[in-house]
Amino acid sequence: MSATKPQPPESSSLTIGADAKAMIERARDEGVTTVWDRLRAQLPQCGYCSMGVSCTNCSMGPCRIDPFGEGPQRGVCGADADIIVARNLGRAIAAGASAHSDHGRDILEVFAATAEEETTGYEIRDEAKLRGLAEELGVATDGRSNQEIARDVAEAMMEDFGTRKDAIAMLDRVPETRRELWQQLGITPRGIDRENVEMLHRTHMGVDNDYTNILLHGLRASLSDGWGGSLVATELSDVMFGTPQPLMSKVNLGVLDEAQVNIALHGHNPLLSDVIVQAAQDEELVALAKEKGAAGINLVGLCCTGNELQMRRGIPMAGNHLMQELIIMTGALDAMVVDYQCIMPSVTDVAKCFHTEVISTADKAKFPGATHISFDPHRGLEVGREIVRRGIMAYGNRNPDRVRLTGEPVEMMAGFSVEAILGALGGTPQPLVDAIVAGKIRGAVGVVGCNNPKVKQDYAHVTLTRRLIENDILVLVTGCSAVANGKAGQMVPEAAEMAGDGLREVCQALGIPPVLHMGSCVDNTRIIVLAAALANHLGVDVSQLPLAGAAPEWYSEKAISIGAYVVASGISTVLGVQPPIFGSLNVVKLLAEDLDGVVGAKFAVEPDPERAAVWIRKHLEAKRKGLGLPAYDLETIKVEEPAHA
Ligand code: SF4
Ligand code: MSK
Repeated sequence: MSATKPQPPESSSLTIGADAKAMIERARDEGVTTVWDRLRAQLPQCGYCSMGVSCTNCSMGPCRIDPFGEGPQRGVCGADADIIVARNLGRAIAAGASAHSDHGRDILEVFAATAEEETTGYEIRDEAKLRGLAEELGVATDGRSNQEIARDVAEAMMEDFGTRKDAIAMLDRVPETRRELWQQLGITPRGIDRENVEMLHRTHMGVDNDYTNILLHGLRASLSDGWGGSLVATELSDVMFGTPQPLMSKVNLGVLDEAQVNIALHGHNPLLSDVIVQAAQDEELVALAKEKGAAGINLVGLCCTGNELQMRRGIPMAGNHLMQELIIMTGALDAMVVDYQCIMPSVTDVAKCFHTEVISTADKAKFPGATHISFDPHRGLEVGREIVRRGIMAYGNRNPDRVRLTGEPVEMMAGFSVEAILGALGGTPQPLVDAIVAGKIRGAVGVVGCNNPKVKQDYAHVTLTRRLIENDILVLVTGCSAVANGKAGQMVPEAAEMAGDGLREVCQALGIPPVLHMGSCVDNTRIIVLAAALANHLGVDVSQLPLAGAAPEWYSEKAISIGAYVVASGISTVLGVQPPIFGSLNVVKLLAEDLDGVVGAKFAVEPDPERAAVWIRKHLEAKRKGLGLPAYDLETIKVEEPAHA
């Protein structure tokens, strides 16, 4: 008698998106493997690795510690669970911080080349922001051209990547109390590259064997990301591509247009995608698309390259992390242009089942099976044109019988840079402060981060956000969380109807949604910059404010770095997916309890978004109380039953 093969779970248990469900089912019908199938094939995942107690740092290993105390308690070198967990976490922070900071360096190099007039397709679009940055960095502006200023700004920022300083430059935005605290703790970031290199050094066998010391350096490395590399990326992208202002856009797979050449821009870096937007408007290329039978060229975004384009140019967003395979399953995607980060190697496999051409563009991120067109900023616009031309040619291979589109896109508002938020408030944070003091807004929460196939796609983002806004908490979103909330219709001004009375009144007065799109993953810097501005305005430390962070569906090392710099900046953060630290109760205690006494903020882990919302509400009310503001007593609050579980 043969055993019955277990059936895969219903698509409705994997995602809340109708577009995603339809494409998961199509993939199953056609025998195309997706991320959810590969996760199932991996189960059960390694318990040692899940708890962070396996180590491959040297060839005396690999080693693992038995978390139940029966097997080995030391690696071959003598490292115990605390050291191994802390080293693994430290390396993950360094990897995430490096990814963001290398992205920042790439933008900086093109900015520097643009200042030398050596690029095509780039210019200084936000002169006020350039001059503001110059003043912050001590670069003279009087009587100087943008080009001259940009050269010196680039030079000053490049110094932040090296080791010649005691502190990186943009820390001056941080409240003085917090800078002093970092100084006392020895975690002031000195150089962006330096802190990450030092983390790799410390976690080599036989260097730093004190888990607290390793993790304090982890905070330092993460601060070099949040107040360094990522901030360089955000600020210079604004200078070159424009500082975002509120605008309307659309989201979900419905943004694909059967009548047009569809090109998806996927990854994280706006450098190439911005010139592709310019190239797609080129009359010759539009004419070529028409000659091939298309009505035009339709650019859509995926992940954070998509967020960058949506924030500044209103380019429609096709989806977040877990949609990257499913967009190909529509049969209507002609080209997927990728830069780097969060691009699954599997996209080229799925593309083989259709006519889609995957085009890789970064020499540091090649994908076997993709066409590689090396991005060279010196001829940026030409490269952009070449890529769009390839997309048009691929359209010619599209099989209309294989196209399955999935319903209408949803409207969403994007473009809430710090400048735009302050602008909406009349140039000062005071109206926001007044609303918080009056209790109309209880506080603000950054709900950020990825999708993870271990979580029903978008459910945790949308549920947590909904509960927060219902309870008068303003939500700031970036990355895949912004896309999830956009798809759920929570990011249009009309969504104010979903909010509690106080938040609704404020949003309706300003004409804004209760959930504000602040950008891509590197743009989490906008959230901490706003928090610092609020703290400076009130003359308090960030940790005293009724703020919190949440990453309900995180997966990436970058998210670990973001969480670490948010906490080190004084904002407690809830993670929805368990990090690999539970093999060391000492590390868990340090991060979830003791850190509060050190940096005034800590981590929590709560997979249930209903419970996470309650945790956050209690936290915000406690912070309100600390500031002498009217606060609710939420101790008896009941957790609502999950609506979609
Ligand atoms: Fe094992 Fe120590 Fe080498 Fe890690 S560093 S693999 S614990 S011997
Ligand atoms: S894309 S890092 S899956 S947010 Fe920035 Fe989304 Fe996370 Fe990538």
